[in-house]
Amino acid sequence: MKKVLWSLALGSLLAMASCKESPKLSQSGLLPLPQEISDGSGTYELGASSGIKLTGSSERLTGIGEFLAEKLRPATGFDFPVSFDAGDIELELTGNDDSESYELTVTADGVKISSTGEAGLFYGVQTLLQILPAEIYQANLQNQSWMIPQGMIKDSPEFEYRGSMLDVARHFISVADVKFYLDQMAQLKLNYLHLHLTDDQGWRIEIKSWPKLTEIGGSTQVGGGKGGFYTQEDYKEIVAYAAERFITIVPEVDMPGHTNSALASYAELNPGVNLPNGKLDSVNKAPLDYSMPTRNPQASELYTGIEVGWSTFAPKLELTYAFVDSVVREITEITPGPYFHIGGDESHVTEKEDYIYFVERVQDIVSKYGKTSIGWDEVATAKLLPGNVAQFWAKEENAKLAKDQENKVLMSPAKKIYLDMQYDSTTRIGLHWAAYVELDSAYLWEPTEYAPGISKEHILGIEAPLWTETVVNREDINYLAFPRLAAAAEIAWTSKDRRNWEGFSKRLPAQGKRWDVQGVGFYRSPKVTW
Ligand code: TNX
Repeated sequence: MKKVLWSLALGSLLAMASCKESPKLSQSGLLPLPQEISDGSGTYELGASSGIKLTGSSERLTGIGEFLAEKLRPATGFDFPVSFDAGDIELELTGNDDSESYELTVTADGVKISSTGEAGLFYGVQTLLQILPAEIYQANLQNQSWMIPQGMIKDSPEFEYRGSMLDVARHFISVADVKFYLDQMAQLKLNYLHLHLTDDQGWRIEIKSWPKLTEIGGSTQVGGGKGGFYTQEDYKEIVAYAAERFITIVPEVDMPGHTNSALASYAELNPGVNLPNGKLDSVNKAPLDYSMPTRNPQASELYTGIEVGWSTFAPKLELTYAFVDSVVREITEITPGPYFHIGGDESHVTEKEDYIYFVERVQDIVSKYGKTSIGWDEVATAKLLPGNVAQFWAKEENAKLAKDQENKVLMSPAKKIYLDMQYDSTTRIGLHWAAYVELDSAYLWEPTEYAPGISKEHILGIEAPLWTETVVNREDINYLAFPRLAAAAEIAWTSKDRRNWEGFSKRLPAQGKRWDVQGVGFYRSPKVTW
């Protein structure tokens, strides 16, 4: 009798304990925070008989189902068949638009994600993975149960452009490392990856009609390492991998400044007044008469330092535009997304009027190939074509120039969102010319109030750039990008009234666990109780 009583007591104690620990949807550490979460009571458990049921029809529906199944199989060891017949996880497509909104419901009978668009369905899938135990991200079998809290989530993004940038020019980043980064971006519901493909130190994309760009211009990097480049096949592989994750690649060829790698590859692109170290001769620079018959251009030397603002294409030279045309043509041919980034920053040795002439001609070339130009904020000093975008990084007056021309602004204020800024003075890598950017600082800013006169309707979205002067490998990328990329993602996705530091910092430890499981060595900011 005593024994029975004891086991009853123990049983109810255990029940209480497990009840207390029964996870709540609102406490799953969702990042970015959804627009609406309502908790239910109880959980739903995935099991060996779980499957994915597709409802609706579209080209990519099966692909999204398979994507989810592939994420669920390794850690659970369950089969997760994907079919149009049955399954306790239903992916329901109710339309065929490009909506990124979704609804996710978990009941005692299973899970249902529904959206009018494929992208929305995909983001619902990402949310489902986040409300499962973090071990779901393990690549091998985990011996545990797979409980999901009951309740409902309604979600949609604040900004249509939610991006990050990798500078693959200062240090080359391998295809595998770019893919790893894309996986992390997708989990945070980011949808644009901007690749900074060229700079003084390296040319990283094969251009078949100008092969020396990569043969010579791709052969080194900051610090003098061996560099590298993407063949067009590699680039297509990145584009396709990104597209499977609803991420659009934005290629950048930075010009007319930041062009030494091209100038080192082809002598004829040089104005003919340069010094052997690649710097412009300040005596000869003044009249810049590139058409002079005596023009005798020399290829500049490869450059492995980190100074900026000293190189330039020759804007008065017709060959420059034939060159740009080929480059834009070859890259846009393998870029399905709508944007081509023309750089345009820090052209300190280009005459102002030449700079404007250059930007306007290059915009026309990009437009001829059916793409919309994005440029760093300086491009707004030129006349922008309708629909083109200025990426604000430093100068508020440039953002205003863009707005006054009715062009949209992409927000990347260096003081807040540059992932290469050190967290503090002890951070082992990174720069600090803009600021030290601790995690709270990276989170606590409001894009619609940051630059005077630039409000919601002028903003295309948010982008977090990672410049790589001090970044050599995946470990370095992870250390600088995380957790700050999560802050950027939340600012881009979650509406202003839902965002606060308190909530963000409390949700981060759950995300930290997900990163740990995936081998993302993130920075354990002292501002968070991990
Ligand atoms: C400024 S931001 C640059 C880059 C550097 C970066 C380092 C911008 C458009 N230009 O060339 O890599 O600072 O933080």
